[in-house]
Amino acid sequence: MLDKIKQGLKKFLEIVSTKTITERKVDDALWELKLQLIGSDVSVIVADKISEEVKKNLVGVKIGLLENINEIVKNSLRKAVEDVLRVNINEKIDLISEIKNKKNKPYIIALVGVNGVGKTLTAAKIAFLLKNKGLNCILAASDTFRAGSIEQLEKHANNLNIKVIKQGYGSDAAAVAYDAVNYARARNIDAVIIDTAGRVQTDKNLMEEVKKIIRVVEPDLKIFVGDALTGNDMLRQAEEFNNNLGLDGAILTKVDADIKGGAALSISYITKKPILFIGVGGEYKDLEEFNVEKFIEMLMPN
Ligand SMILES: Nc1nc2c(ncn2[C@@H]2O[C@H](COP(=O)(O)OP(=O)(O)OP(=O)(O)O)[C@@H](O)[C@H]2O)c(=O)[nH]1
Ligand SMILES: [Mg+2]
Repeated sequence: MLDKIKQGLKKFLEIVSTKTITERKVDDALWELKLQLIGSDVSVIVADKISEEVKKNLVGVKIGLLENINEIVKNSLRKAVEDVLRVNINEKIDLISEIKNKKNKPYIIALVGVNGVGKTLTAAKIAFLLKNKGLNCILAASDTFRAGSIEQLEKHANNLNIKVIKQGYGSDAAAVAYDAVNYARARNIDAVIIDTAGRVQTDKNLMEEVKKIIRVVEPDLKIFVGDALTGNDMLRQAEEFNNNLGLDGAILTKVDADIKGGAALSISYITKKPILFIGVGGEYKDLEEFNVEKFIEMLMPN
């Protein structure tokens, strides 16, 4: 994971670090860096931003005899990456304590995103996490669109011994979510996790359906679920969902299979919302909190 992007940063470090830092040399190296970043699924805006920041930090720097050029360049790279991920540093969402601290139960989480990205499995992973933290939750089968979706969610729920609120296929997704919230409210249940339908990206009906769910139940968290493997396509989806719904955060899935790493770097810069978790496999336990410091360490060339 992340090997490609790391190689790009390393190459930049090698080009710049050889002698003194001149503008010409930095420019050449930055061009190379930008290509590598874009090739690693970092969006063009973010690649530009990182390059500009690094340049600002480096050009004209007088390097003292005892200073290590390598360290100086590395620090400027780190600073640029930190800036892009700033929203994750400043606005961490601690889901468990948010749920615990909510006065009027239930805490409502809606998972949105296009088809096949991992919404349903992620809903189950979150339920598993909450259960392990001693919180009770139910699932709302608000994907009433795709054949088999309700049974898929029920199967997860049976494995986890968690209640699913459902209606039939073709029924109103917002009504299912509403039922679930009422059910939870009446029984003092801590959280409701709403699984929604995914369709192709530009489907207007999907967006209208999701908007209605949000209008009706007013979730505490509107989470965009994105497939890290789909790179720039995922970023466009995030932007569209954010414009329509005003997202609170994102979960990136399939990070276990992503060697590029650029999507994670770009998504929060584009939506200005933090990444809460990353999906790192097909089991319920495979949901990790997104750790910015760890992510930056993994990116940095040694
Ligand atoms: N390796 C890996 N696979 C994942 C991860 N998250 C989801 N998947 C797989 O991705 C596939 C799609 O997952 P779903 O949860 O059905 O996706 P969805 O967004 O609900 O799909 P629709 O309901 O069709 O919109 C399944 O095979 C999951 O096992 C992850 O973090 N890592
Ligand atoms: Mg699904």
